[in-house]
Amino acid sequence: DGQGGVGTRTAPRTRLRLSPPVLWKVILHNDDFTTREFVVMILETVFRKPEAEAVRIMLDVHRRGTGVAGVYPFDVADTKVAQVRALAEEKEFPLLCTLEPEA
Ligand code: NFA
Repeated sequence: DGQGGVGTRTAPRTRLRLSPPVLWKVILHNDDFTTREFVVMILETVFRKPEAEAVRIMLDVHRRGTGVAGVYPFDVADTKVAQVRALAEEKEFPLLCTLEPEA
């Protein structure tokens, strides 16, 4: 039996240094046919925005052409885009929703 604990030493742990995950912006695009109410509903349900913020983002998209609905890791962002597209298709709205990498 080793007084100094011979043979009991563990290998030094090497901490993995991970770079921060790349985040993706979910972009909503303006069009002339999708209703304001539908866009606000999308922002409240898919992107979990409080009503006042949902209205602000919708108006931003309406006035400026595009706006950021939210910023997420890729899998989350991609799922939200699919949810927006499915809901828009269901109501036959042409609402466009795309992804772009955060700067
Ligand atoms: N421009 C649309 C309208 O006036 C509203 C809208 C806002 C559509 C944001 C798409 C995105 N009914």
